[in-house]
Amino acid sequence: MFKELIKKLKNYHRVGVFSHVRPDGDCIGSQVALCRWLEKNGFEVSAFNDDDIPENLSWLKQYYTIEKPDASKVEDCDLFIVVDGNAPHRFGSYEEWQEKNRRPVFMIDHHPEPEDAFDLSVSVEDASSTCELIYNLYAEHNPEQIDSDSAKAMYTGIITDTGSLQYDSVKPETMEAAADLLRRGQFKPNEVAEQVFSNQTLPQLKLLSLAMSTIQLFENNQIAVMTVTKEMLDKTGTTNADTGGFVSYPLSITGIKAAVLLKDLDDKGIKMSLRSKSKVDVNVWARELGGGGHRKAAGAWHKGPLNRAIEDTVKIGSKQISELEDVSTI
Ligand SMILES: [Mn+2]
Repeated sequence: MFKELIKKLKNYHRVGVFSHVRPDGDCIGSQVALCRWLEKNGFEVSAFNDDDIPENLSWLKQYYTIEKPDASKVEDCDLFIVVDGNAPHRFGSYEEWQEKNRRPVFMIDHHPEPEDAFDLSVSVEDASSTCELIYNLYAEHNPEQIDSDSAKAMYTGIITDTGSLQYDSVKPETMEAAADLLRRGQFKPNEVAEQVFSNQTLPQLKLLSLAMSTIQLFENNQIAVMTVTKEMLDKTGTTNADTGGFVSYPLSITGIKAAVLLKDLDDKGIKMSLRSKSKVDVNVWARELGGGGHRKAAGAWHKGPLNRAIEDTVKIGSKQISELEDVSTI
């Protein structure tokens, strides 16, 4: 999987590794573990991200410093590697740096339909996470190089991208990778899980409570809708960044096939996150609304108002669910 990448890396010396904007556990975990691997193998490395690292992942920065891209450091690099995203715009200002002064770029990722914008791509759609791919890089090259810090970083991305090893993207190989990371890293699962998942602030929980009280069910309790408004953020002193993971709550209701979180936060319109835990393909819903994504997770914008956005989404969803019922494949 990484043979060609390892061979081609030998032509470079200073590597800039970018993770995607609005960072999550998988992109930060894979960035940290990859940077440590590169350094162990003689490269000079910088890790870049445009955005702040979320509070529950900030402990990973002690394993590798992640900085905002700065002209002198970026221009020093003779190679870029982007992780956990497959289109240049996912990496924020990376796109502008490339326009100004193009460098060769390698990509390592697991999202479908990669753009053809990279000099070398390790794109494995059925990998659970980019961290599972970085684990394979270590495993193929020299597994002895997995130390405790890189193991925890990779384990973080595997559990955050798989709902703690529950999704259908998890394969025996994913479990084997996680087990090997626990063994080599000499840590216990709770040491990572507590930092990543049990690290909520009280305002975040108050916002969640307000959002939970908005849940409505449609189409014989098969579609759940949850909303977050600007007033809720103001009331609880929270921001949009505090809504991460909210959509999984309506999705967890018995019998629900798809859930939608609608965020009405400014005059730009309504931002929608769609999730499915059945054969319902929310990518189809999102596309009808002008957005896109994957079968089980997609996003779209609606010009509003909120009631109209709910109405339109439920209409599209109901249509698909009844079509699936007709051929009883649901
Ligand atoms: Mn990922």
